[in-house]
Amino acid sequence: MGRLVVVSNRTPGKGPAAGGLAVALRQTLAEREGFWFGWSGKLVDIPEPHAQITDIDGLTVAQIDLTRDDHQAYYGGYSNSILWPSFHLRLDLATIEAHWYEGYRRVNTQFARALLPLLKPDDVIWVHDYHLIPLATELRNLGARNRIGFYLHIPFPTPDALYAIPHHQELMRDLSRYDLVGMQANRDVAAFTEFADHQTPSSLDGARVHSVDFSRTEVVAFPIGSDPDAFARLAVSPAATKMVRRVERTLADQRLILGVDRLDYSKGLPQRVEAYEKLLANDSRFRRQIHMLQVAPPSRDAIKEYQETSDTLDAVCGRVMGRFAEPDWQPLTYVKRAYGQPSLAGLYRLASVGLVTPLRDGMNLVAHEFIGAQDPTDPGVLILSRFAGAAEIFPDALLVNPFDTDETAEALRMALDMPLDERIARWTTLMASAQKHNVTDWAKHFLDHLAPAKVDHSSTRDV
Ligand code: ADQ
Repeated sequence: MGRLVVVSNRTPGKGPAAGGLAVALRQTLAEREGFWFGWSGKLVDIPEPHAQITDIDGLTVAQIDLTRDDHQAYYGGYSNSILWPSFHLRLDLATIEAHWYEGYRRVNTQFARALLPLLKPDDVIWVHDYHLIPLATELRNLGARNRIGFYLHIPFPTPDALYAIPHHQELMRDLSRYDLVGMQANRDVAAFTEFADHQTPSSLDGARVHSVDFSRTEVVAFPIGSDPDAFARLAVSPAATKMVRRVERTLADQRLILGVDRLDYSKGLPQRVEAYEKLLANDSRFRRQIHMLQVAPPSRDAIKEYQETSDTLDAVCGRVMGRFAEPDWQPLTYVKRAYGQPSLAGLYRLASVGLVTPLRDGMNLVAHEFIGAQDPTDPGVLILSRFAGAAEIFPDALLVNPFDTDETAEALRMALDMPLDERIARWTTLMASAQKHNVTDWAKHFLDHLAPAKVDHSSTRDV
């Protein structure tokens, strides 16, 4: 078996791995003597063409630096102001600047040039996420003949949204240069298939652009997961218990409704608080009996649309406080900072309701982690958006349309009133699914599929 080379925008840093993804891939990299390639996080005037290789806590990491302008065009520009909103069907929030695409391309070329000299012929390369869609093309143009797989962590857009993306045709051609493209959910594979089967070749300057040939690329749903058993252990660890005690003191006997997200417009945070407001307005018996805690550290805050989401959320939270707070009761707490996994696990376990209501999400790992952390004898209830990839594997959650705040308010009421036997029955099925879709098996399934011996592309097409 060849080495594994993982490529992502950033490589993991020092200290304990923050997410299940990093933990799972580290394990696999250790077994296969591979390395992780990505941006160092440093912005320089003139980057070195060669990657710097270092050992970070036993993990071999190869990193390159970028110029400020390239990074802005590639990361803040094309990746996060065009691809992220469009793939999440928020065309209204996309900003298009034509020159960003060149920066995006340049960085992908720079990644390929620095990576190529480090490759052995039988290395298997696993590229992660929308920042690096062109990487296979760039590597192949330089002569790489390795097996190359790509995993998209975010949803795949519907054809209309895809057509609105500048250079979408090139992006799709780039995807066709991978041996395997993994997506989160069946709905993503279906959207891809719809595009692939009904492409309308665009014409540019009178020159007809031909349809993309996907006959050598397999596109398969591999829903990512977490490590729910690790979350179960973490939820009763001393570090988690410390956090739980602190929060319990302030909660007194109120029941906790919990949201945990990056502050991102895709997560539906203002709508979620509005639903909570409707619950308090509609059903006065809950006042003084419940408390909502929303943890949402800012992310990508250099981008205007993220600042605006933050302002909107501030306003909605302020309105709910003004409307319902009393001198001795506050309906909600909104914390704009990140917490470590032990603290999160403790909070998940303490919560009576986990409110996971993104407007659109690739998977949503908070849903998996919440399930993992519950007390099996007295589990909380998961309210989950239909538009998270997680909805496909967790049909026993209370599924809601997050745009419909009346429906979410009603789901909150149902969750708070749900009898113990129903909570246990639902949670038991959810936990079985979270365990089945654990992150270690996810990585294994993807890599087994990408393995050279297994796949014969000469005549098959999986989409
Ligand atoms: P994200 O959009 O970041 O990831 P999500 O999957 O919910 O979304 O969270 C990733 C991780 O961040 C989780 O492990 C969670 O614990 C952590 N996290 C979130 N909020 C936090 C907070 N307030 N404090 C500390 N940690 C926090 C993208 C896609 C998702 C997909 C993942 C993985 O957008 O759809 O599930 O990649 O593929």
